[in-house]
Amino acid sequence: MSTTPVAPKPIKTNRIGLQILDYRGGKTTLCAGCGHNAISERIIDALYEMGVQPERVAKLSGIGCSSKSPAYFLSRAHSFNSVHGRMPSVATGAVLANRSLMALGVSGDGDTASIGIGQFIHLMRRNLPIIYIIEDNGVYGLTKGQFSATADLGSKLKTGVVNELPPIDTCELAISLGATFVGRSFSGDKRQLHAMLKAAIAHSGTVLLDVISPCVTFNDHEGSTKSYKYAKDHDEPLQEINFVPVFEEISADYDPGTTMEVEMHDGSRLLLRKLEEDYDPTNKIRSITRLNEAKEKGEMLTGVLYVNTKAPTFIDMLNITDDALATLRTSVTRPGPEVLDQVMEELR
Ligand SMILES: Cc1ncc(C[n+]2csc(CCOP(=O)(O)OP(=O)(O)O)c2C)c(N)n1
Ligand code: SF4
Ligand SMILES: [Mg+2]
Repeated sequence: MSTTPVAPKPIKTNRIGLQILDYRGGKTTLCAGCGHNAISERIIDALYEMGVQPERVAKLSGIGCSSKSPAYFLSRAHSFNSVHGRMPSVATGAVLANRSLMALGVSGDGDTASIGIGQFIHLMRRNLPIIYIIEDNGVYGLTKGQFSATADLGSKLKTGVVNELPPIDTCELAISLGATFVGRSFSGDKRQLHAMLKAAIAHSGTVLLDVISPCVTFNDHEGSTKSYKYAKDHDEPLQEINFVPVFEEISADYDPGTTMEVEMHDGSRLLLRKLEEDYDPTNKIRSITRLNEAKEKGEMLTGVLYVNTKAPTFIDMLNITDDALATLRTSVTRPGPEVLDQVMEELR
């Protein structure tokens, strides 16, 4: 009996010739069903589709289950798992030392809004080029589920303890302080998060994505406002997001009356089909007002909340050289003895 040989399936690669496997990381040690795992998957897909060279990425995090996530994607990238709440300063140093890296920060709501709030605030006001993702479950997952500063007023812990303090809205804070691409999404919304991450990769400046990411072990019960059920029932998307990278043609027709087009720095296009007629994500005041209206109504407002592609980044403001500082020879960075002699002479 003769058998016809079956041709091997062609291996799928992206525009820089890499396979999806090249974007994967170690096996997750997080709980099965944790929202953070879904976010890692979306990060892998977005970096693969955008054709980002893994070695060009610097993964940065603090401490928490969320901050462990960078171990579960992009093994080939640089990585720095820092101290609780201190990722912003480490990230700032890394970006300034090597501007050719793409900084990807992953933090938790505790890491960012509780212990790390001071560092977070200063990062947001600088428009440093970084993608900062908050994997927001409203609790300190790693230390067994205490409320964090993003927990909603009146939400309940498993033990029945009620949160009596108002939450810090990290998106509102980021917009008012100066971040230039701010969005909120849900780990269970594959399509929205995927599009938002791809746009974030094309943005030059500070991207803050607050992703509601349920903790199945400590905060997924009745009375929680960060559970899968609550997120599904209260999700209020502002737009249908489509992202067309610079290397792809727009295939679908769209009506400029209902779809807003934002041109990104590299020529990519963000197409936002408005679900709310009068929402304009380039209007800072309006975005802050809308976030406050959502809070009053108990809505989980998702989508691109604010975008500004015109503001100078921290790198532009500092006017540093195009070459990565980390690669400059000491003969360039350290003044010679004659310069020191001259300074001493002037001080005499
Ligand atoms: C300086 C310091 N304080 C406290 C801790 C204990 N601690 C570790 S993780 C964590 C909270 C993590 O919460 P979050 O950032 O929301 O991450 P999640 O585990 O929920 O993903 C705390 C309080 C620590 N590691 N270091
Ligand atoms: S404890 Fe919560 S946040 Fe941590 S891995 Fe488990 S489900 Fe995720
Ligand atoms: Mg948390």
